[in-house]
Amino acid sequence: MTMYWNKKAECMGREEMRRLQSERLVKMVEHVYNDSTYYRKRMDECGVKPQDIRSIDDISKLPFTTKQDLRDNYPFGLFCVPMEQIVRLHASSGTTGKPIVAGYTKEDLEMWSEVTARSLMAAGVTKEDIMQVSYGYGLFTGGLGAHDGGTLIGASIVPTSSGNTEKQITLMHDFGSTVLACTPSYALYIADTIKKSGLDIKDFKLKTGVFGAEPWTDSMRHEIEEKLNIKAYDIYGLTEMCGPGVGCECEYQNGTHLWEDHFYPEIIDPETLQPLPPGEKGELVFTNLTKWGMPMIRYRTRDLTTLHYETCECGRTAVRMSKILGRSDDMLIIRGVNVFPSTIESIILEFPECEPYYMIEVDRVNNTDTFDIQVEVHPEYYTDRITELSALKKRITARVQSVVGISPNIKIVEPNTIERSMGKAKHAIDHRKFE
Ligand code: DLL
Repeated sequence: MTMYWNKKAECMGREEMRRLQSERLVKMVEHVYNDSTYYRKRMDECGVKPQDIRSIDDISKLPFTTKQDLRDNYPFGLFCVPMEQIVRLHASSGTTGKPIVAGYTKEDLEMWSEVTARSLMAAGVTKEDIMQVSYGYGLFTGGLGAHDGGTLIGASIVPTSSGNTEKQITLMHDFGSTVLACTPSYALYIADTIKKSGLDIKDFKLKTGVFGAEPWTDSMRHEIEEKLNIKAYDIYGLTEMCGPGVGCECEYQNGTHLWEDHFYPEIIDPETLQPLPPGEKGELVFTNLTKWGMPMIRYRTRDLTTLHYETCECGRTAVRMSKILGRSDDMLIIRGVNVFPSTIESIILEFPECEPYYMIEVDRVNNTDTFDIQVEVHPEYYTDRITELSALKKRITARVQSVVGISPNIKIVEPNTIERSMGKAKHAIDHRKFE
């Protein structure tokens, strides 16, 4: 039987939904225009006033917001309430080492818990469940987001955070965790570690996985489902909107339901920036309809996908998004961490020994992402003294680890090895397949 956290919102008729979205958009636009110098300036530049926005159909009159805007206004320039109303800060990796910052009011946190509760319940989580949250806790939204949504449902939360896999597995076994929430690649790693330890998955009580924060394929889903003996659901979200819980799959696993009464989705052509009709592949753009601390207006997610408006077999009318098919920028998600080639470039350029030529190579081997960076050194530094080169390698590795949060495999290469580009330089090769 289908379970809903908020049936009224999840199954609302399309007309009623548009009316609600219109009402909320009008209020939101007034808020950002009146309470944010940033948005007022942007809207003035485009010649749009709050009174021009009378319904959701007027949304295309509003300017887009991008990661660059967040970066230019780091850290708090897009906050739309006084700091005393902000009760939580989160962050995700930005493009230059400076993170993207999100600020939440108390109401925003309640909204976030509500949408995450809807998401988890769509995946079948109830208060009877013991949910192990193995997303990272901290600035990353995964841990605390899943935690608060699960708490609202009344599930028993085991806040293990990520890492320390052996202990995760012991607790999962001893506590009888029924739900696992983590990145899909970590789920596979956990599955493989269980197998290696000689434990039998039948001695665990796991039945559901709620996985997201990075792209994954249906074949990966089947592998996880088989290895962990569970049903694996896709949960989607991004820091700029709130974090996890912007949408999630239901028991039919036929697209991710987006909670459109809170996040208004559009699909645009990333080149022309024009809205595309339902069903066409393009870049996903979101507008926060109910988040007051740092609302995003027409935020370009850079995620490529399609939207489908037919009512789902589960009874939900909430629009369904296909799996994320790629990105319209060069961001890579490696082991769940967002990595921009430009960040790697600025790190490499901190080292006088290095040339500005590098190549990032990412693959997935034994269910774990590999992260190699070839770095070219200046001829005068290139030596056959292995100790010197390996010291340099260690320093670069440590610096990438400290800025980006994951450790690369640095390969120092001879001068003139990396192909020089005649046009746009290609800095990354991703061998993983998500389509
Ligand atoms: O990854 C929030 C999250 C945490 C979602 C836990 C789900 C579970 P960011 O670090 O800001 O936030 O990264 C957001 O990650 O724009 C997508 O490119 C990617 N992403 C998130 N969920 C999925 C998913 C969190 N289910 C960026 N499938 C987004 C594919 C995903 N990509």
